[in-house]
Amino acid sequence: MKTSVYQSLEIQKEKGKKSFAILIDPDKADASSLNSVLELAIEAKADYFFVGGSLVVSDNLNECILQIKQQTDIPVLLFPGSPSQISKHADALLYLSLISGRNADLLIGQHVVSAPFVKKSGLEVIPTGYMVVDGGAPTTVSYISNASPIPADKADIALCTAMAGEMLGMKLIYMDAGSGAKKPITEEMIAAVAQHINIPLIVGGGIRDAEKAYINCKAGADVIVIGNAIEKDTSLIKEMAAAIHSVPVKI
Ligand code: 1GP
Repeated sequence: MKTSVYQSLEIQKEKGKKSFAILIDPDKADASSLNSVLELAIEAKADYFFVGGSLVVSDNLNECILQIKQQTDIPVLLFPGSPSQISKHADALLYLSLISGRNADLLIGQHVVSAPFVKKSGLEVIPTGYMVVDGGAPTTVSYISNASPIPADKADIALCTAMAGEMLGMKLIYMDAGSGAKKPITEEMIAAVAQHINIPLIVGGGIRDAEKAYINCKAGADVIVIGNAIEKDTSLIKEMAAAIHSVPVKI
């Protein structure tokens, strides 16, 4: 039987193996730039593609996912900013509930609206507690979500939020400083959250160098997501993958 995306995330976590996810923004991914990212991702053995964003204005989503599926076997996870960003061509959907905010629409409202379409899509649905952390300046996600991010130095708020998310039944926690964040999430906050949950922890937002990716993994992140930095310099794919995959696994 084929392993589901979530099972593979759990297996990796169990082994202590860290994963590298490349975030693709369908608005910026034309066929030729995507092609070069895909070639480098295959070579570097990237683990996942996340596709989506807080604000997607093009209708390129299906095309973009189909191109990834045609050229690679790397699983594609939808990372939707709104119910319009659902595609049956992906492998799984991060069904994000913004547990760090108090905007009922992003906690449950949009899920109610999208539920019949999500069900019909046949996608593997992974309930994900999404936590936006202050990245030093407003990001698209902090503006669009109309909800306060968790202050960057309040690790206790972050860990209590993540614990509540897990106990409410979330299968993943995704801590995000927002795409292009000035300051990525501190390793102190990542460690505090990782020590208090048993489900896989995804960390992203503003990670620009391989050293920070490595440190985040050592602090307890299971999956590192990188978008902006790779859009600017695709050669980072190789470096990031090498750093993330070099973190020693549990014996
Ligand atoms: C954003 O976590 C992702 O939602 C990735 O952020 O684009 O800053 O790498 P960057």
